Amino acid sequence: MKKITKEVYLKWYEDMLFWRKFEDKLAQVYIQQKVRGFLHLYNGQEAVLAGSLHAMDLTKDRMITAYRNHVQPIGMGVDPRKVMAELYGKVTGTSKGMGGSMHIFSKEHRFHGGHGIVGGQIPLGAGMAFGDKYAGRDNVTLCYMGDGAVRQGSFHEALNLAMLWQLPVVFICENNGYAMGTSVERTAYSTEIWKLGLGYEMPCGPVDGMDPVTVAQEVSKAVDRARSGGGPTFLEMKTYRYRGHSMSDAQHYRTKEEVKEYQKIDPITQVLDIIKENNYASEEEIKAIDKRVKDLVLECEKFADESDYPPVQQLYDMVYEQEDFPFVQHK
Ligand SMILES: Cc1ncc(C[n+]2csc(CCOP(=O)(O)OP(=O)(O)O)c2C)c(N)n1
Ligand SMILES: [Mg+2]
Repeated sequence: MKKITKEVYLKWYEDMLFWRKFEDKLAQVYIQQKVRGFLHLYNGQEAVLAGSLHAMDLTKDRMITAYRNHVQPIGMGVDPRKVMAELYGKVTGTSKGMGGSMHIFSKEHRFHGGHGIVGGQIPLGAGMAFGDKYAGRDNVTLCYMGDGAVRQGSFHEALNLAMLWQLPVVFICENNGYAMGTSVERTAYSTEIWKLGLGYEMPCGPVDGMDPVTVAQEVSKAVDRARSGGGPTFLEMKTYRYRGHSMSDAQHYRTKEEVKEYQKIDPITQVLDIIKENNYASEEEIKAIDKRVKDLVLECEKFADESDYPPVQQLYDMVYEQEDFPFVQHK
């Protein structure tokens, strides 16, 4: 594994704080109706992303996830201003404003979405890994899903074939305790989700998903295994989301105390504590990071606010058109 140096802790702090504040800003502009439709925020789960990125080779590895997907592309190098603009439905967005919240995508950065069908991305992730193996490339695919998705048939079909064909893929379940308002305890006899890998004899295990160090260690092992031809891994990240499932969630299924318990082991606070204990940064340096984060979030908002909506014509550029269709000419 790449060493976890002082620089890594400082980067983790700045990145995770930025993702948190970026999502907080989205919640705010959603209420102002600048962002519409669904909005699923990632607050609380940041350590899973920070640790994973440390384990990846960002020049070649791929990522695919579900609809809780705004900050992952930013972590992979996509301009956050473009992500914010996409959420606003503006023409400067990552998909020219045509994708929106659940469908951030960047082929250039190998971030393959952004999927709204629960479990839909799991066979796609396995398929991308198949493509890389078939073409002789040593890229690894990291394929994320929620605890709700592992009860879908697509999960089991993908795990079976990934193991049979020894695909270079790491399946990562972000177990945040709930699928919408339904807890894991209400939907499964065995709540140890990582054990689902055992049925396929796939290397698997539970991971503390609130600690980026543990995540980085476990994902590094899995990525190394995949890259060296050792096949897939299934990891269950034990994590938590602080906000509701989406913006329209009254959260009657849990208590405020439960949320507070998890906030005691907040990943950003954990990393900040390590920085302070080891004198990796002075108070002034930490304040400078906080200011950079705040300024960048405001810059994203300004960029999205000031960008234009797509021209109506764009609708017709994004659909299949039969050029010799005799009745309606769009162009
Ligand atoms: C096939 C399918 N069934 C149902 C839904 C409705 N739905 C959207 S999100 C969700 C819960 C999924 O929870 P989980 O996989 O734990 O992800 P989380 O939201 O916690 O990140 C459901 C049931 C859907 N989008 N797709
Ligand atoms: Mg969940």
